[in-house]
Amino acid sequence: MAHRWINTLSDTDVTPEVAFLNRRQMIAGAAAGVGLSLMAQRARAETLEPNNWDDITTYNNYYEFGTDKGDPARNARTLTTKPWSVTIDGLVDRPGDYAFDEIMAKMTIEERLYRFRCVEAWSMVVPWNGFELADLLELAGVQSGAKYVAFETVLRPDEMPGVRYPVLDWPYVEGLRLDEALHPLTIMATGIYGRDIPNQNGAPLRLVVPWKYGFKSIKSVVRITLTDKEPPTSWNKANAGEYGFYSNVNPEVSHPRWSQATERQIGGGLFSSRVPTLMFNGYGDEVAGLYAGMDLKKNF
Ligand SMILES: Nc1nc2c(c(=O)[nH]1)N[C@H]1C(S)=C(S)[C@@H](COP(=O)(O)O)O[C@H]1N2
Ligand SMILES: [Mo]
Repeated sequence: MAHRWINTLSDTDVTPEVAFLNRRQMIAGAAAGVGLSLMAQRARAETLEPNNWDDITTYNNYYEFGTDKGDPARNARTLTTKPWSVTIDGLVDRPGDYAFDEIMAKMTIEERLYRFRCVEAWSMVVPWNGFELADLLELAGVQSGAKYVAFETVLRPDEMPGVRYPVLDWPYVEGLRLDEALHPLTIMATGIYGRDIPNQNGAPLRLVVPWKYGFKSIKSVVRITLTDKEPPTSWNKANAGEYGFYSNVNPEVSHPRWSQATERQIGGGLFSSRVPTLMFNGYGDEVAGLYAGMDLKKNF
């Protein structure tokens, strides 16, 4: 199945892999780098060497492995990702368990095509490998009554030390409206920087919705359910005042405890400066129409 969208970001826009791998140092460097010349910052960036893939994909969120940003990289290696299957159920013609290998055989995997901006306080351009969620949903056959798509992450207390703590109501769940889910920018990612996705980033497949904040991108998905009702989402359940269902990137709507008007770019020597965050993370031309007539201050 051919992809239905043409990227305007090229490989030169991609955050250097070394900066992606060393997010922690880059963020620390950004704080320390104020006052350093651009040249000095670049030199600093270039001396950050990728060491070992396992111990350097650091500084991210996967609460099932702990709430410290270094925990996923430390703990996620225990996650068994083979074999893997995704249950697709609810309002579909062909409900069932879809083996990961069977999905991969049927989908057109685009290598590094999806060079997406991602933002949540700091931002990067990450090249994902993956396929359109719409193509996977087509395998299962979406019925006419379906209006929403619910997603669920694997829950394995034996492999996930963080789920002993009730920081979220496990398993992690997320949801999209059906038209958002069918949009060609909504992908299931299986790789990053041209190789398999590491466990801490959501192996073996995770959602990526580039015009929404990072937490919508649910990791290690094992269930996809088509429903006629708005599904619950983990962060909304945890704090409805701070996290709504839509979670579209919107510089005009502040999080109750901080502004969301600017972001810090990782890599490229510019990492000490803050830049304005764009409406829908810059994907407005593609997705603004999905929200025509809606009050996005209410539907945040
Ligand atoms: N299952 C699960 N998915 C998750 C999370 C999580 O804790 N558990 N964290 C979310 C948050 S808060 C963010 S910012 C992104 C981070 O994705 P990254 O590690 O690829 O940057 O994953 C999201 N998906
Ligand atoms: Mo996040």
